[in-house]
Amino acid sequence: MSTDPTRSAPTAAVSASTAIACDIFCAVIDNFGDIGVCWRLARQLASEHGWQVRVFADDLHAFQKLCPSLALDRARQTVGGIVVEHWREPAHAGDTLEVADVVIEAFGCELPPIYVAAMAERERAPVWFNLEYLSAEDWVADFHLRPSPHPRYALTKTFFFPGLGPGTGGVLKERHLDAARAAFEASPEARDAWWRQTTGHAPPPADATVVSLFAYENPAVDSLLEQWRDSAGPVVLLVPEGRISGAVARFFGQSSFPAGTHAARGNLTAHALAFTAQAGYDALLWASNINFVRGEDSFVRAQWAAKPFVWHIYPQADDAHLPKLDAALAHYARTLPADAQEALARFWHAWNGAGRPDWAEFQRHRPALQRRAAEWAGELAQVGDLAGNLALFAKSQLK
Ligand code: TRH
Repeated sequence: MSTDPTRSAPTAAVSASTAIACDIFCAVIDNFGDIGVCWRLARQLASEHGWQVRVFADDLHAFQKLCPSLALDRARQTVGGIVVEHWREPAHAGDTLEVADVVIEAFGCELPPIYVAAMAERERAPVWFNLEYLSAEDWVADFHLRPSPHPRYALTKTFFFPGLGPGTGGVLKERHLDAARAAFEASPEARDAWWRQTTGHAPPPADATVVSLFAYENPAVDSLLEQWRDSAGPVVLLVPEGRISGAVARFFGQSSFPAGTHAARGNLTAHALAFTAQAGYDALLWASNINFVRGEDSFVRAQWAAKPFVWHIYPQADDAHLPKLDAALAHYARTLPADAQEALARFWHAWNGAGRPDWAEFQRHRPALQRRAAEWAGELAQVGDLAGNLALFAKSQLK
C-alpha cells in the first residue's frame, strides 16, 4: 500500500498506510465525457472509499471546464485531495515512477510502457482494469470482469464494463446523490436561489415546462425550437454554452448565444448558461422538467435525476451507436404502456437523426414518462454503483 503523502487524503476511517492507492489514466478523445467519467470516479473512490487517487490526464483544458480550480501549467497538483498529473506524452508516467495498488486504464487508452514494465516488477502485481465505455447492450454482462493475460508480463488486465443491467459494472452514483436531489426539490428557497444565480431571473411559473438542452449539433433542433415557440403553454429552455448554442442563436436571429443571454419568441424563452463545474450540473437537471443530455456521463446523471429525458448518443462510424440507443431504450422504456413507449422511441430516434421530433406527442405522454423515470432510477440502483462495484472487486483481488 502507498504511503505517498502527496496522494489524496484518506477518510478518517482509513489510515494513510492502509489506504489503497489507485492510478487512473485518461486520454481525452474529444468533448468532456472521458475526463468527466474519470474525474467523477476519482472523486468517489477518494471520498467514499478512502483511496489515495491519482489521475493522469492528457488534456487539462477539458479537465479545467469540469474542475475550474485546476491549474493548466502544473505538471502535478492536488485538487480536492486527488493528485492530478499532466500526462504529457504517451511514454510519460509521472515525475517519479510509482505504481499503485489499483491501475485503471480508461476507455482503452494505452498505459506508458515504462509504467507497465514497473507494474510487472512490483512485488505484488496491481489490480489492472480496463474501464470501458457504457453500453446498455446485453453482451456487456458476459464480458464484464473477463480477465485478459498480458502477452509478455505476468500481469492480468480485467475488463470492467459499465452497464444498465444486472451482471454489469453499473454506472456511477454517489452515496449522497439522492439526498441532495431530495433536499433541492423540497426547498423552494434553493430553487429560487438557483434560478436567480444561474439565469439572473426568478423561477418561471409552475405551468411552464422547463427544458435543459445539452447536445451535439443537431438538425432536429430547428423544428423543435419552432414547436416550442408555438406550443400551447410556456416553455423555458436552459442551454449551457456549447455545441448546440449556434443553432439556438440562429433561431433567435443572433450571431451567438453566450452565457447570460436571454431570448424569447412566442411561448419560448431561452437562457444561455455558463458551463458549470461538474458538481453543479446535477442542479440543472433537478431544476428542469425534461432533460436533453448526450454522451455518457450526462446521460447517467439524467437517469438519477428521475425526470423524463432525451438522449443524444455519441455518434459513431457506420451508425454503430444506433443499437446502443435501442438497447438503452429497451431498459428505460421497459414497463411503459405501448403508446408511450412508441412515442419515446420515436422522439429519441428523431433526436438522433431519424424523423422529426413531435413535441406535442411527447408532452401528451409526460405523466407516464415521469412515473417511469422515477421507477427506472430505482431499478438502475439495483445494479449497484460503479465505484462501489469496482472497489469491491479490487479489494477481493488484493486480499
Ligand atoms: O461531453 P460528452 O459529449 O462526452 C462524450 C461521451 O462521453 C462519449 O461517450 C465519449 O466517447 C466522448 O465524449 C469522447 O458528454 P458527457 O459524457 O455527458 O460529458 C459531459 C460532462 O460535462 C459531464 O460530466 C457533465 C459535465 N458538464 C458540466 O460539468 N457542466 C455543464 O455545464 C455541463 C453542461 C456538463
